[in-house]
Amino acid sequence: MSDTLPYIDIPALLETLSGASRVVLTTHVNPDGDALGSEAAMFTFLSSRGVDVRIINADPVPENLSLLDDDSMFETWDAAAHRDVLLDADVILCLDFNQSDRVREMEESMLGGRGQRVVIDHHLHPRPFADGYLTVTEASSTAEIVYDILAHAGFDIDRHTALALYVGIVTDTGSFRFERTTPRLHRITADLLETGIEPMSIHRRIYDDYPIERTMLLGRILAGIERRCDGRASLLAVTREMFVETGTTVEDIENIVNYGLAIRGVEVTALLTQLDEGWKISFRSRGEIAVNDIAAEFGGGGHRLASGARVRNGDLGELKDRIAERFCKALGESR
Ligand SMILES: [Mn+2]
Repeated sequence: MSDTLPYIDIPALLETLSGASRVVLTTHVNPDGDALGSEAAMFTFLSSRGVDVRIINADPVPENLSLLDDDSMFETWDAAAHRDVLLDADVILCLDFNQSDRVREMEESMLGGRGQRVVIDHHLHPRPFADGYLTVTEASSTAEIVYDILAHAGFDIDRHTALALYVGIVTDTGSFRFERTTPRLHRITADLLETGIEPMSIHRRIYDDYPIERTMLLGRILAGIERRCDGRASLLAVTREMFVETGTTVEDIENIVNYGLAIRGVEVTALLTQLDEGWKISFRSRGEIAVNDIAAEFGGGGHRLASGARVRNGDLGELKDRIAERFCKALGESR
């Protein structure tokens, strides 16, 4: 790491936690399987040590991840009920994000608390807002880091915790096919499976149990796919109108960006999603093009092969052209 943030290791994190009696766990908006699975596992671990632990998130648990919420452990931000909890926490653990604005309306209370803020995350380029950063950019997922924390602490991983970590790993690796799917990760997964969790039923609940509306939305998005840069790039877009007409929400676009890469010859893709405040852009690369660099030019960031950005309202066609232009340039340089 070339910057000067206060990076910490697992023993230092456990040391910090050992002195804490009230801990809050939080994660980014639109939480995914890794965000929620990491929280659920840390929740169980800290609870077992007698810590008063709460999970408070800006957004609720999406329906396809409700299998993580059997104990109703997740609370959705309500300023009146939660501000004091954040302000009084000894430690706030920031899981799976590294910029304070990723918790949106919770940001002020998270930053104003008297306790320590500690980031546990695997994304690149953390911003300064926390007192400690357990950042492992080589990790497949935050859940993989949480596994290491629990293993280091000698925690006996039960079936419930294993399920949470497994969901985090499966969702962040695209079911073991993305970069950072290592032999070590499969060994960790084997350890989780030893507890008796069932991959088939978990996968079915996360990926094969969508309401029909999502499939209708998928059809609309795929019908509008565009190939650019001599077929080496593709663009997908979903407008507010498409959400309204199919009765879907932004929650329903999870993973759809990957369809843009599942085309022969395509090396890089982007999915543009229209939100109230502008466009959310998700970038994916097959390997050669570093899309975190491209995302950075649009004010975002992320991983080399998966990144994102948000831009203020603008014309869709114009935005597509800007992205395609950038893609073609990168592809020209990679030849
Ligand atoms: Mn993650």
